Amino acid sequence: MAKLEILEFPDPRLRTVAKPVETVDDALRKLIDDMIETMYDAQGIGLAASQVDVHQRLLVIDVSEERNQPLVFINPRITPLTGDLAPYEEGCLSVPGFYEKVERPARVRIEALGRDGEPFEMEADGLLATCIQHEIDHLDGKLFVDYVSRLKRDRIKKKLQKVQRQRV
Ligand code: QAP
Ligand code: CO
Repeated sequence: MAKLEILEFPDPRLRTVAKPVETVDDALRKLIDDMIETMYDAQGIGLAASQVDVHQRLLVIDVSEERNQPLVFINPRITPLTGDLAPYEEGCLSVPGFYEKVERPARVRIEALGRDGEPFEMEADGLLATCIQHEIDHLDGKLFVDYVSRLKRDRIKKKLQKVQRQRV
């Protein structure tokens, strides 16, 4: 397994719209395992392939307390099951150190392929529902900071760019 590098806002590569996965093979399963390792290593609850500069429709999530229940979603599609919105303080491994309140549909149905390439369906609410929507946004080149005010987004951008400059 290998730890992958996570792109950080405002890296323009995070704006790429990912393409559907065509075949679920061993190479893809290796990427999935590396993404899960990368997510655990970074203390994340979700990671989309876009964040590791792979522009395919694939994401991993683990919202379990023990962090031993990784979920894999390939070519995920979601349908809101309610008009009710739920607020969450969202963060993102690509926006380290910043959290903002975002409202999203509280319950969703998800259709996707699993790690074995077989289709499955599930319904989600709570943190899982929020997290799946956040991760699918990544596949469409969207970030949670797109939902906050321009002022807040620009402040976050400036602060992250400063840290990134110091790192080089
Ligand atoms: C998306 O985000 C999410 O700033 C997943 O310093 C987050 O795993 C959906 C993280 C919250 C819903 C609610 C962020 C780790 C992890 C940081 C993450 C950080 C270290 C974020
Ligand atoms: Co994110």
